[in-house]
Amino acid sequence: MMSNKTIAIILGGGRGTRLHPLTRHRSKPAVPIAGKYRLVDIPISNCLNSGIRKIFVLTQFNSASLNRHIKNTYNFDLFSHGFVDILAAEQTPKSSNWFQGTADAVRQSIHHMANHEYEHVLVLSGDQLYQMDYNKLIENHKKAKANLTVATIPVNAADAPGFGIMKTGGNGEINSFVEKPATEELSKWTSETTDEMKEKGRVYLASMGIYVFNKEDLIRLFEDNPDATDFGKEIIPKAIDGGAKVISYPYSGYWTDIGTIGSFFDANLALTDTVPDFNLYDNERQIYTRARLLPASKLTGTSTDHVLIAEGCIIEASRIERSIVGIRSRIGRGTTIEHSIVMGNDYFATEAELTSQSNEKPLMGIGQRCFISRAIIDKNARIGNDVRIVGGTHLDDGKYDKHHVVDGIVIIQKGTVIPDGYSI
Ligand code: ADQ
Ligand code: ADP
Repeated sequence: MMSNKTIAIILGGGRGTRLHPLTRHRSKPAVPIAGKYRLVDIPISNCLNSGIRKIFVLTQFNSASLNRHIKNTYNFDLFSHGFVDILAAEQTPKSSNWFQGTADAVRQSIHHMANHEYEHVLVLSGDQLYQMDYNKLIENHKKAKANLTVATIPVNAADAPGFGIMKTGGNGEINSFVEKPATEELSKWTSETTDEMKEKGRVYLASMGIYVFNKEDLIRLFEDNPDATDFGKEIIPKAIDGGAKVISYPYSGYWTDIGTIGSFFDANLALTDTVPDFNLYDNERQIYTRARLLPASKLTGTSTDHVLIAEGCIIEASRIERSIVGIRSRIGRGTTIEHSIVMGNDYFATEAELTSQSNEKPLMGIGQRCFISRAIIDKNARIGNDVRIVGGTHLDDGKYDKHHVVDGIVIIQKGTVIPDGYSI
């Protein structure tokens, strides 16, 4: 199996604050998604479903929840030589501290791989929602005798400036690559795509930020370009200029970025579609996460429409529509929730908490007769009774006393207390 000879490196997030405030108290790979998973479960599951079991997650800081999650979920040493290891940016004699960019993160971490036997390095982003069989990608890379393969997808002119865009020759070899071109430059970067893609204006070949390197080629590229900090900005263009064989691996399935609040919000709610583009209900390709042994969710008097409800919830709400309701959520009677993500709780309220309710500190969860729309309620929030949280374009983005607004979406940070009757 070629996958045994592959080490996967998941880029778990730079110093960027694009998912702030969800990343205020946890590292990006630990951000909850789809009610019961974490962002990092997506690339790790793709690896496991492709038979890749040597996985490093690179992160700027190693939060307690990421550590707990990885340790409790991907503990398979008993069954194989596989592992999922977290490598946090560290101070070494050679570097100050933070990873300076994606390539720098891999460069600084590569000495951890010295003890392993491998031929290929598969570099993955930690903030994308998709399912891919990486074996096909690596097979294609080997068959083409490439030094570097970049997985690609056609995008439209509105999206193109957010990506690395390339042009290929007839054999799929990449001749030129530009990281995040300006809109005015785009006319130079169109490619021949399928009729279906052309109809949607998707005529720019974009990098998905998924790369396969031969071990020696990666090490050589780092040596030849000691100042390069990013794959898109420096390593890929330098590899092409230096005459390396860099090829495109065209991908046509569902793939979306979940690295900003807006895209994270949309991708989560899209999972509630009748037939979502991303399939959680697949017999062959499971999405792995922590087995928590939670009880089934209990709903009383709630009308629901397109809602994903995770385990361990106690819900008495009146209506929930197009929303994600995460593990151990508690939602009181008469409450309405629409177009929102409720992340749930890390633990159940204790008997003592349930009997000593006070107005100053409502129970964990969402109280009675609340109305919540276009919001993300992070874990362990305590929202009192008769609270109104209504996001939308009428709100100005920014940080407020008890909440944040990003792209019109109201975000209640983990553990925030919202008193009875509060209105946003
Ligand atoms: P971006 O996504 O804008 O473009 P970047 O911010 O470099 O690129 O992030 C790539 C991934 O690496 C993300 O998952 C990010 O969280 C992570 N990351 C960034 N800096 C990191 C660091 N210092 N340490 C650890 N992880 C880090 C990239 C490519 C484009 C391509 C798009 C596709 O540069 O060419 O089109 O991905 O989404
Ligand atoms: P999950 O993967 O279930 O979201 P986390 O690792 O983030 O879990 O944390 C949840 C776990 O943390 C719970 O299973 C619980 O054991 C523990 N925990 C965290 N805070 C508390 C607390 N205040 N009281 C009791 N248990 C807690």
